[in-house]
Amino acid sequence: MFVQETIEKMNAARSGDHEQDLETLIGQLHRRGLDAEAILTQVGAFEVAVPSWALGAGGTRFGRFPVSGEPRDIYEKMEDIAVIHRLTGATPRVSLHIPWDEPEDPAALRSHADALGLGFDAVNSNTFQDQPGRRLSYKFGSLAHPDAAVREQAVAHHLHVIEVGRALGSEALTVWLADGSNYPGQMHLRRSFERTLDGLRQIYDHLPPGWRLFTEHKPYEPAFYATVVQDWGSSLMLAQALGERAFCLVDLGHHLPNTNIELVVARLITAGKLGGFHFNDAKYGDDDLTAGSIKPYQLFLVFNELVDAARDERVDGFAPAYMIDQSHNVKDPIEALLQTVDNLQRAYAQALLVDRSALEAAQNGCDVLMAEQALASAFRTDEGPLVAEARRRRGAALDPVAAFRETGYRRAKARERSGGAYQPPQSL
Ligand SMILES: [Mn+2]
Repeated sequence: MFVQETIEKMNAARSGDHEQDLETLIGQLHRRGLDAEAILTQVGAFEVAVPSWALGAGGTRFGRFPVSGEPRDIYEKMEDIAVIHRLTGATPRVSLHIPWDEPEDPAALRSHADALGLGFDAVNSNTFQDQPGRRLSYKFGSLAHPDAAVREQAVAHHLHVIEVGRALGSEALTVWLADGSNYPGQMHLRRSFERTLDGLRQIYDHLPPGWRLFTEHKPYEPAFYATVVQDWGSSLMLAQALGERAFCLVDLGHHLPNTNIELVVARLITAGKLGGFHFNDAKYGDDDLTAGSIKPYQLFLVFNELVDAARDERVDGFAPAYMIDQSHNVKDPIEALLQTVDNLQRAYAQALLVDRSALEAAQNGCDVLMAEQALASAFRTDEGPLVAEARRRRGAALDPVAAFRETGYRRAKARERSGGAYQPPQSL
C-alpha cells in the first residue's frame, strides 16, 4: 500500500536527524533520572478512538465548506481512519454515530473494519435531532420529555444503538442528551432530571454483558437556559444511581470558561466514575477545535492526573476510554486528526516526564515553587523525538502530517470519490 511505502521512505530520509535528536533527549532524561525506554513503551501503547463524524469537513451555523475527496459513506470514512492509524499507530478503533453513520449491514461493516485492521469503540446515540421516519419530535426533549411516548421512542432508539454496537463488537454506549430549556419555566427542573434517570435505567438494564454506559455532560447549547445533564455533578449523580457499569465521560469542550477540568477529572477518579474523554479544544465554548491547539498546558495537566491515577495502586480498574470529538471546517479533517493524535501523544509523554518523587516531596514539604516546577519542567521539555520514536517502533510515521501530504492520498481520493457530496471544479 502506497501509504506504508511513503511512511518508510520518509522515515528513512529523516532517520539521521531524528536519531541525533533522540539521543540528545535520552541523555537529558537520563541526567534527570527518567527511564526513556519505559516512556517510549507507554507512549507507543497509547490509543484513541476516532469518531465517524470527524472525517468530513464540519460546519458552523453559517455554512459548510467541503473538502474535495471527502468520504461519501461510512466505508470510505473507515478507509480514512485506517490511513490515520497507519500514520500514527494509535487509532485502531472507530466511535460510530447512529444514525449519521448507521450501517445498512453491520456484519458487512465489521468485516470491512477487520480487513482494514480496525475495530469499534463506544457507539453514540442521537436524540438531539429528528430523523426521517421518526414518529415523534425531540424538539422539546427526549428522555426528559414530559410526554411518555417521546421518552419511549428515545429509549427504543438507544436499545437499537446497543444492538448495532453489539453486531459491530462495541462494548460501550455514549449518551449525550441535548434535553433542556431555553427559558425559565419551560421545563420542570427536578422532574426533567428524574425522567432522564428513569429512561437511562431502562437503557442500562439492556446493556449486554461487559458493556459500559457513559453519560456526557454539557453546560449549554443547544439549550441556553437549563440543560438537564449540564455538569459533572449531574453526570456523576446519574452514573452513581445507575450502577457499577455507568461512568462519566468528560468532553473537554463541555465546560464553562475557566473551569478547572483537571480537578473535575481528579474528582471523578476518586469517585471511581471516570469513564473516558472526548478530546478537543476550545477558546470560548464547545468549539471542537484540534486537541491541544488552544490550551496545551491544560491538556498536559489532564494527562498528569491520568498518569498519576494509573500509577496509584489505590485506584482500582482504571481504564478510561479515549475518544476524539472534533469538527473541522477550515482544516483538512485527516490532517487535523493527525495533529490531534500527535498532540495527545505529546501531552501523554509530557505527563510521563514528570519527576513524580520530586513532585511528591515538594507537595509534602509545602514547597510551592518546586512543586510547580516539577510540572512546568516536564511540560517545557521537547518531547517530540520520544513521540516520533514511539510511532516509528510501531511502523508509523516520524512526522504523520508530512508523510500524509507526501502520499498524495487526498488528491487520489478527490479523483476516486468525485460524484459524491462535492465535485472538485473542472478546468475553466
Ligand atoms: Mn462530545
